[in-house]
Amino acid sequence: AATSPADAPPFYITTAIAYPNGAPHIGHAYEFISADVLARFKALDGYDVRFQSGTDEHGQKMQQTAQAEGVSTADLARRNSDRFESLHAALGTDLSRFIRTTDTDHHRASEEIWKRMEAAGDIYLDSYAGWYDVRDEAFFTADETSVDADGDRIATENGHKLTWTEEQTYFFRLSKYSEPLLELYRDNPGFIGPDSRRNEVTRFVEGGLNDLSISRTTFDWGVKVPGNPDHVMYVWVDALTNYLTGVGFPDDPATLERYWPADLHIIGKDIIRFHCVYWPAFLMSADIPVPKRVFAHGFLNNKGEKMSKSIGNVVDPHTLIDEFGLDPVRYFFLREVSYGQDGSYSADAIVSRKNADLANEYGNLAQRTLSMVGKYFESTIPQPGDLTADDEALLDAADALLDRVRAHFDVQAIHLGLEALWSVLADANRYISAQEPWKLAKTDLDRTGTVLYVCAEVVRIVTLLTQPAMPSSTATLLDFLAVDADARTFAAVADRLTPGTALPKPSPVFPRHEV
Ligand code: ME8
Repeated sequence: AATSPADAPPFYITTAIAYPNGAPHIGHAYEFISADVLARFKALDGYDVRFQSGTDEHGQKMQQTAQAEGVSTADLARRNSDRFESLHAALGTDLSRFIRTTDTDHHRASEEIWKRMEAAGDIYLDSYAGWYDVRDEAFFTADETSVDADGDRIATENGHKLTWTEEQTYFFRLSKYSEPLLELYRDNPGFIGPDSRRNEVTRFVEGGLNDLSISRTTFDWGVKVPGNPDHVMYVWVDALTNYLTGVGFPDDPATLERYWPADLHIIGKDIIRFHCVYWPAFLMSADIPVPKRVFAHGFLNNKGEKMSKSIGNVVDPHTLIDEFGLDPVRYFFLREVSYGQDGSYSADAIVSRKNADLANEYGNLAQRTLSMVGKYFESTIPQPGDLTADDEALLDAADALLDRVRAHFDVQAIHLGLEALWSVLADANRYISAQEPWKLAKTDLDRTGTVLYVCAEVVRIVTLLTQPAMPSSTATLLDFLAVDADARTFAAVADRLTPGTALPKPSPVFPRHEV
């Protein structure tokens, strides 16, 4: 993150922690990139950002996968967790902590939240008989299930095969929290984003909540229940608690006080219920403040088809990065998919964005401006003269961008933020075509200087605001504009380029994609 002075307001953002039962796929990469752009935006906008991701290593699915592969569960978890950590490095994600739920401090935090829920009278022992979905580590009541063509019992909402489970387990009094949850959604309309998801969750809670089975005895790969080591905690109890572990719960109250409640949990649409129903209920029970907002992104499909190992269309994110470059891949997903909705990707779509948006719209404007400054002004920022109405209109549009883009990012409309930036790049390209500085240079060098100054200013402002999406290309472009390292935060958007500043020799930052 950018430098974080102690007086900067804190901003704590998290991704879901992934199951390391296999290698990370594009859906995971998408979640990491999108959370990273939001984290970087806040850091550049003056916040002390704490950004966490990690792996969710417990649960029956992990144990079953390890058995099937003939390795120990701990080895499976470590091997795949490392792959998630390397993916973060490859994506350039700027994490404060990569948490693993097998970390010692995480066990401590999970035991503590359990004890607090127990002390509140919200945990009791009873016997559970019902349907369990090992793939999603979720319980279903009979009326949430159906029978498929093969005669197997499946969860109606996701089609996963279910296992009949009968054991003595601890229960959490979720039923007690229906009213408090509905009140939370009513009083804090921003608690769930996008808006459409709030109605879905509200309807679910209004339908009534059953108490939740929160321990298992049929396997032992998990956090042991305090006082009863025959039970391990239901994986979601410990998984959700990772968000607290990472900010010092319970042993570092100063850090906890600074960063909790979390400002934003970024998750996928399939785990909304866990984050918007179970998690706030656990926290209310433990008397810990609830997060400020949970935002659910959509699912990514490969050319419109669900990614699955059996279809054979699971793409390794590293392959995409090698083929198209990191910044184009980041830009593509952020711009192409309406954040909060499902999206699709294909090599053709990536190439098309890379060439149209990056090489043509952005790269050409930057390269033409910089090379004419080189050619006609000995590589120094020209002195602008009097501004025409066209010059002012374009500069005004660029100056208005920070507020516009921030308003979109405040509600995680990342794609709209980028769209706003690109609309000003389009304005600037129309402007440079209309002004024709390459012709003006033959007759009126002063006016040429003004036009190029205006273009360079637009490139500077758009580039400052594009840093969260494409950290590395924008850093190079800001170097070519000789923008000081300490003039790259959003506070510097209101500055202006200084005439007479010498510029280094530029090279194209956004080359076309050559097949
Ligand atoms: O759910 N497109 O782990 P997970 C977009 N351990 N996002 C996708 C996706 C796709 N095709 N597939 C998965 C878990 N995701 C739990 C989370 S949090 C306390 C515990 C998203 O590895 C998914 O929605 O199955 C989730 O946000 C994240 O990837 C991890 O999924």
